[in-house]
Formats: sequence, C-alpha cells, structure tokens
Amino acid sequence: MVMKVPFLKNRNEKVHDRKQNIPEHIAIIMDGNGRWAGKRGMPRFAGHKEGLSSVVKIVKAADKCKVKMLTLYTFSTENWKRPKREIDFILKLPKEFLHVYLPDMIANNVRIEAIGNMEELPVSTREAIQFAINSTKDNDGLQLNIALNYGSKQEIMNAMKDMFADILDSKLSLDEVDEQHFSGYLHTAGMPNPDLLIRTGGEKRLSNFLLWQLAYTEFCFTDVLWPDFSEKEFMEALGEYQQRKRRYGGL
Ligand code: V0D
Repeated sequence: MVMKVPFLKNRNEKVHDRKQNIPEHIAIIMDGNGRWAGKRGMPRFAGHKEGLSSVVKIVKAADKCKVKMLTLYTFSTENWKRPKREIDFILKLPKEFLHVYLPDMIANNVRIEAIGNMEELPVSTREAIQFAINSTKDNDGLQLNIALNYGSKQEIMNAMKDMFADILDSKLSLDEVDEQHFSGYLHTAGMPNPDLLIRTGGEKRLSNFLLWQLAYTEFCFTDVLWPDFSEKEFMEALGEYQQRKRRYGGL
C-alpha cells in the first residue's frame, strides 16, 4: 500500500530545524565510567578506557553538527582523593589518546587545548597533552578543550590573585576592573561561555566545573553513563537545547 503523506511538508516545518540554534560551545561532565564497569563486573579503569572511545565518538558527532567548541571535564582537582592506581590509570589516558586517536583528530581538523593546573601533573601526562596541543595548533575546525586537574574555585582564586598583582604593579587600575576584564584572567580567557552543559551519569550538580562561565548556560542532565553516551543521546541533548531556546525566543 502506498502511504499518502499530504502533511509531511507541514510536519517537517513543525519539527525543530536541526540546523538552527546549534550551541556554539558545549561543556560536558563525563560521569558514570566507574559505575558502567561495576555493572559489568569489570574494574573501574575499564570504564575510563571505554569512556575514552565515547570522547572520540562525541567529538565527531559535535563536529558533524557544526558545534565550534567542546570542553570536557576529564579530571578534577578533587579526583586526587581517589585510589592511586585509578589516578595513575586516568593520567595515562592522554598518551593512549595520542597513539590511538590523534591522527584521526588531525584528519578531522580538531584543535586541542587544555585548561587546568598542568604543573601538578606527571611529566608524561603533560608531555602527551602538549604534544596533542602542538600537533593540532594550526587546525581551525572544532576546538576540543581538555579540562584536567581543573577546579573552578581554584581558577577563580588564582585569577583574582593575578589580577590583584597587576593592580599592585600598576598595570591595571581598580576602575578598569569589570566582568569582561576579570574573565581574561581565567583559563578560559578568549573562549565563549558554554551555551549548553551536559552531565551524564545521573548526578545533578556542577562539581566545581566552570562556575563563572556557566552563569547563563542551559543544563541538560541524563542518567545515561558516559561510556553508553553515543551520538543518539548527544543529538537528544542538542534537540532539548534547541527547543528550550525556541521557547525563550518566543516569549
Ligand atoms: C577519563 C572519561 C580524553 C572521563 C573519558 C585526565 C575521564 C576518558 C582525554 C584526552 C580522560 C583527549 C585529548 C587529549 C588529551 C586527553 C582524556 C584524561 C582522561 C586524563 F589531547 N578523555 N580523557 N584525558 N578520560
């Protein structure tokens, strides 16, 4: 039987236009790796490894949707409280990322940047990140910011101290201090604020991630664990964002 679809054109117009209101910058808290592994009777590190392949899938999905910037919370300043073996494993992932995925990222014109306190990281981790940054610095496609050893309160405190130092040095006067100027002292200097924050893994909190930068951001929380977060879930989050924006725009 031939289906008649006389209203298809209209229906398509009603479905939100996937090309409109694409968030320019998406920040993601990739939670649930350890639980993903636990549910399968696997050790926690197996979840982090699986999480790394989710990263690559989501970078490609974001690029395909014309998202300009992606900021991923890979390791927080609070994560040092975890067992040493788990920390060691996580901090070896950038090197693994380099060997397995970097050529792919370069082919996709991705530019890698890092935010966070790099000095406290093992040299091998730092070198891997620096290599990734250097080998992608001329790319002008999606910018992938790796937040590692990142904590927002520390970032704000350090920014404040640096700004005070400039005031004491008479490089800056108190009258010039405003939000925009202060933002220039943060790790995210020069980056647009995230339009959308996604947190996977069921928790509904910010966990010291980008407190200043998320002031006007739309939040999307999902119970899906990060290793299970695929292009489908990513598109759903994007759709939710687009619909919210449309509603606000209509007011
Ligand atoms: C662990 C799940 C990508 C969450 C994802 C701190 C936590 C996997 C990177 C990465 C980590 C990507 C590009 C790059 C350097 C690193 C990464 C860490 C952990 C180390 F140039 N995922 N990812 N780095 N996780």
